[in-house]
Amino acid sequence: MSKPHKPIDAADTGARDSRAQPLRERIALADHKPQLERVQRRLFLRSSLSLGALAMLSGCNMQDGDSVDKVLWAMSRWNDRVQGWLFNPNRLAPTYAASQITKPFPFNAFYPEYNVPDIDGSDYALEVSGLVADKSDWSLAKLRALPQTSQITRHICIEGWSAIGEWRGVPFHTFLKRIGADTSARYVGFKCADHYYTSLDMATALHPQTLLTLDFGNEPLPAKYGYPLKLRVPTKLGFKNPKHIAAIFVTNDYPGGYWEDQGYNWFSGS
Ligand SMILES: Nc1nc2c(c(=O)[nH]1)N[C@H]1C(S)=C(S)[C@@H](COP(=O)(O)O)O[C@H]1N2
Ligand SMILES: [Mo]
Repeated sequence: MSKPHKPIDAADTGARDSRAQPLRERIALADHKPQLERVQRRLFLRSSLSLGALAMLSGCNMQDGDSVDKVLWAMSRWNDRVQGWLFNPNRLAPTYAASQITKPFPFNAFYPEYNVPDIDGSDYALEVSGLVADKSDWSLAKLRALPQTSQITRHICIEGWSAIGEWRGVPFHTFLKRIGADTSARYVGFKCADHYYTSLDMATALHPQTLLTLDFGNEPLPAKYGYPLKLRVPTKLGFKNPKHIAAIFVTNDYPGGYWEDQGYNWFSGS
């Protein structure tokens, strides 16, 4: 049901291609309106800023394609900052009743379901590196020996679908404290067995609902939902929820991400 993401954002926001080939003719703002509205909807998520306010804020006439591109990129960067300011580490994502769980739960990845990695849990070892005191590996048994909690939350994919699921695992702040992470560092990065990667700001990593997930419902994570380990981040869009995690690192160097590096807004959450 879910098709793989298309890197439409790069085109929408004027990254790369449209910069390489700047529009020759002057284009009326009206021509960009649907594009602006799409981007505005996506970038501003729950905040409300009208197209007019946007034009005023940009301090730019927005008459030609080139300046529209610039504004869209400035907006994206601005949006990251504003969301950073607005972000309240104590704000909780809504939780749901067991009766509201979506069945069947959708699968999504940058490849079709038959390519889901087949991982042997018996010799699995999670790697930990970067700004942490203890860099030893973690087996699944060792992870299961940490305190576990479960939550029923809504996963929201940027492609326009959402689904409610139940995940159980170790609160990520508990794990970060256990490994002696430098929680004053800026980012936590994730490398996955399928070569996916993403990263979070430290405030989100420490958020009480950010969960290092081992179980989906009452069973270990099925392969397609991220076996043996995924990070569930209910305050972020789906693509910031890495599945099949192989390595976790703490860093001050911006690690980017698979979709983020193709133009998706890095913060992508509340
Ligand atoms: N390792 C890995 N993690 C990933 C992805 C992926 O392709 N590989 N896709 C992301 C995206 S875009 C979504 S919407 C969710 C889908 O998770 P689900 O299959 O549990 O619905 O996983 C995210 N995490
Ligand atoms: Mo997604």
